Amino acid sequence: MLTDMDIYLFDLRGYLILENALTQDEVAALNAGIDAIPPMKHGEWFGYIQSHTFGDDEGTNLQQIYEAGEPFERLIDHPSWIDKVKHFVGGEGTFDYHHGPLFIDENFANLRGPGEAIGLHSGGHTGVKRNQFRFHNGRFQCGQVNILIALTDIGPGDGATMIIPGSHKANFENPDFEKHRMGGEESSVDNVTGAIEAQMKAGDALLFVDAISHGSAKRVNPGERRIVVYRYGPSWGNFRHGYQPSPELLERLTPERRKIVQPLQILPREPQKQV
Ligand SMILES: O=C(O)CCC(=O)C(=O)O
Repeated sequence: MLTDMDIYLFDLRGYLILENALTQDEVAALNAGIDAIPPMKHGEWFGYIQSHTFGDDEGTNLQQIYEAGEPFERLIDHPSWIDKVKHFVGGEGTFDYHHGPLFIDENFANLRGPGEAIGLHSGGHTGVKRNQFRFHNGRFQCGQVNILIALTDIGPGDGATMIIPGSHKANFENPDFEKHRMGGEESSVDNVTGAIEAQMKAGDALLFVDAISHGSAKRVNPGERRIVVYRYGPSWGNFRHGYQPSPELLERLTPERRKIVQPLQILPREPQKQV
């Protein structure tokens, strides 16, 4: 349920922490689904899931993780966040809602080990349209709202996601940005002035507008940090990397989930004869 406090805090800080968004059974099923995926080199495929990375030391992204079975399918419209996401992406009754409420343009699990992190990126100062924070005409109309779910406990030293609260409205670049950006000298958000760690228990979720400056701390503890990220935007969006949902996934999804995964009917459905 969306509360007035959710609205206040999301507007003010650009994020919410949803404690116990998933049950421990749901977390266990998601972890088992990831365990069933064999180790892959980046670029390799397992069914419709591809191993991917942005750089050398950001860990492995298992892209199109919503193809990994029912526990991942239920994240598409999970009751712990779907109404909040719909509210913050907004657009009901407008052209933005023409094909449905939402579209997921990227979904992946990220597995990250010691020494790995992702550098600082995004921020209101960039003015990027795709991930923008927008409140206009009395309602939210954000370009991209992310759900980042912890599948392991993420405490001190575990490489927590880091955010700069309020930076979705920033007009200036954080002076530490260049040094800590993705691929920068530090390439992690540790010691960035104004940034905080979003420490979470397995099953908690971080909801945030992608315009907020964010990244992660470097993992120093042994073992692996596991998260899943689903990015939601308006129904007319397109895939970030060009992946497409498989016919099998589309076939087995509920109509509500299919509408979020593929809002637009692809036309023509069959090759057409030239007339
Ligand atoms: O890996 C993390 O903790 C941050 C994820 C991130 O940068 C993103 O979802 O855009």
